[in-house]
Parts: sequence; structure tokens; C-alpha cells
Amino acid sequence: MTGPFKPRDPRVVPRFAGVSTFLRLPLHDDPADVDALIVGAPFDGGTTYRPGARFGPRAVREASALTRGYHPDPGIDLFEALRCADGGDVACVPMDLGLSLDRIEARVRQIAEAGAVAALVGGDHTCALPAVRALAKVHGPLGVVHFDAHSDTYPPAWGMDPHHGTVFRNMVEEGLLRPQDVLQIGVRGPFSGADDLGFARRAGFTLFSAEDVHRSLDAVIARIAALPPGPYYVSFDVDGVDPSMAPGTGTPVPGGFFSWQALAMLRATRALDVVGCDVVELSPDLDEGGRTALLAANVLAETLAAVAARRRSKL
Ligand SMILES: [Mn+2]
Repeated sequence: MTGPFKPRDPRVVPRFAGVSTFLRLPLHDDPADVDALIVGAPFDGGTTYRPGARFGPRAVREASALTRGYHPDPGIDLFEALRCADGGDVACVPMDLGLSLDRIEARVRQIAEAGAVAALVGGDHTCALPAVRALAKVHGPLGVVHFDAHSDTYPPAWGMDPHHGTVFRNMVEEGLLRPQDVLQIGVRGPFSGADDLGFARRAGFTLFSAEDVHRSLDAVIARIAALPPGPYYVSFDVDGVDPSMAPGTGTPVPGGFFSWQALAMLRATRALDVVGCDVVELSPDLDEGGRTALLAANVLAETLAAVAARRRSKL
């Protein structure tokens, strides 16, 4: 084991100075040395509407200037409890979806085989598919807590499968999930048709709309905490959050949950064995004042803090 894996001290190096990294952490390539490795997946070739998520990792690194380590709930210093590092970016190829997904899968598999949690910063949601492929190979079928305006279980588009709106269907079809342990939170209409959520429901997913979150946040949190044992993946599409708080995304949908509700729900994942996570669909060119990037950076920190709290509870 090497390195302290701590952010630079902001009272020594100002937050606005230096080279940007995820959560102001050191760059470190080898997952064997850390508990969690954060990697960028700068790829948006699976996008069906407004592109730009390829610039997400870069924006999250810059927004990470304002992230901090001590989380008062659950009372844990993320960087004391968990050795984390910025593992750089996967070398995605902008005009080759298959090659890009293969490279993401290889990197996530390397991280998982080293025994570390893989934290992916996208990129569009297509990036979650190779991540889950890799994690399922190492850990077996996964449960998922999936935050999103969309179910992403939709049919191919223009003959293309996968794209960023198909990946949770692809995961079921490939046998990568425990579908009864999948929660989709924030999904909302209007839809293209009455059966838009049919695949998800038939697969056995449990769905909570954004309105469910607003009306019954505590029930949603309780449902997350009550998920059965097993390995889990946490997938966070920033468009689950209301566009007023997360405008920087390609396919916004009004009526989303709020950022504080997102963070509260992420905290509930401390009840789960999370082996991988992502934050995806941040499109910085569409962001106003960088607020969506700041949200994404905090989603990343909150998810890892939950991982840290889970480990502490098992000690
Ligand atoms: Mn999505």
C-alpha cells in the first residue's frame, strides 16, 4: 500500500489553484493501492438528443474544487475512512461505441479484480453498461439503485442497441442483474406510450417517480435501506434531479426530485454493499453557472461516503 490518498490541504493550496482532479485527490493509476478508484469515461456516443457529456469528467474535476471530506451524516471523514484516488480517464473513442464500451469494461474489471470500488464519471449513460458487465463478472449479478428521469429500458433507436436509453434493458437481457433488487427512482412522464415502463415492470424492477420522492421521501429511503444483501451498483443520471437544479444535461425532464433529496437518498445506500457507482449525463456546455457539475461532484462524494460508512459499520 502506498500514498496517503488525501486531497491537497486547501489551507496550503487554495481550492482554485493547481491541476483539477476528482475530489482534489491524487492521480493514481493502480487500483490495488486504493479502496475506491474514480475514473472518467468521457464518451457521449450513445446520446440520442443533445450531446456533450463527453466533457463531463473534466467539469466534475473542476467542480471538485468545492468538495469536502467530512460528512456530518453519518459522521465520517471520507478520506480518512476510504483510500480514494483519481484514476484518470478511459481512452474512449468518440466515433466507436463498441470500442469505447470495451475499454470502459476492461478498466472497471481491472479495478474490481483488485478489490476496489469502481466509481465512474461519465459520459452518457451508455457507460454504465460496460461497468455493470465488468462488475457482474467479478461479483455476480447486481442489484441497482438507479436515479434517473428515464427508465433506460427502451427499445433500440435507428437500429442502434445499446444507446444511452437502453442500458438497463441490456443488463437484464445479458443476465447481469438481480431484477427484483433494482430500484429506479425519479422516472417520470410524459412518456412516448403507455407501455414505456412495461419492460422495467415485467423485469421486476421497483419504480418510484420523482413525485413519489417529493410526497414520500422517507418511504423511498426506507425501501433503499431494506434492499436484501448482495452486491449493488449505484447509478446516478443527473437528469433525475429537477432541471432547475440540474440544467446541464442532454435530455432534461421537468418535475424532478431536488438535490437535497438526491443526497439524502444516496446516504441511504450505506445499508448496501456497493461495488461500483457512476454519475452520468452531465453536459457542461448546457450547464448554467456550473451548478450541475457541482451537483455531480457532490453526488460522487456522497456515494463514496456511503461506501465508507458501510465499511465502518462492518468493522
Ligand atoms: Mn439514464
